Amino acid sequence: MAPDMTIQNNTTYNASDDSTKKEATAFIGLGSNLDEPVNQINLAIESLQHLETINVISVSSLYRSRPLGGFAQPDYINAVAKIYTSLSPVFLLDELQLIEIRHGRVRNSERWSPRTLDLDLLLYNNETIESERLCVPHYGLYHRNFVLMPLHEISPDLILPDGLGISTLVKNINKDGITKL
Ligand code: ROI
Repeated sequence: MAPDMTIQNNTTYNASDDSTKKEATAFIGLGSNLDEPVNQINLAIESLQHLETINVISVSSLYRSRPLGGFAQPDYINAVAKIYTSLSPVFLLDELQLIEIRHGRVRNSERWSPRTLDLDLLLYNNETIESERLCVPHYGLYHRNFVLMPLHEISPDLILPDGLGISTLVKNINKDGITKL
């Protein structure tokens, strides 16, 4: 997508030009609950759009969600983006982590602490990957409403690598504490 296009949430971009098609389709989960979260998410999408190796195909609406985890912390803003990419899963992860760092993300030894920006590789083609650095599908995908709902919004017919349909998962998920903005 052209880097100078403005971002709109819940948008499908025009990817009909075959020259924009990269080899893999991936889904990225975005989350933030510090330092103007809505802004953080929109800037992160812009950062993805500026990478030569990634085409952003669609971005879900933004969702406000109650924090998962034992901590008292601010609500999160979450979204999901669908991309095409020429990067392998690990190189894609590297790029996502670089964007997180540029957004002031400090990796806290405390699990489930608040964060300026979290970019999770949720799905990469139909692949199942289990390595030291990567678990794809992302381990949170199946039981987190703030992942399933935006994913379902932009890809309602999606089938996960284990054969489960996103529409079945989203039907059964608890929708308390989450609102579409
Ligand atoms: N809770 C919500 N609602 N959204 C998140 O993105 C999120 N991310 C996290 C933890 C701390 C698990 N809780 C979250 O990493």
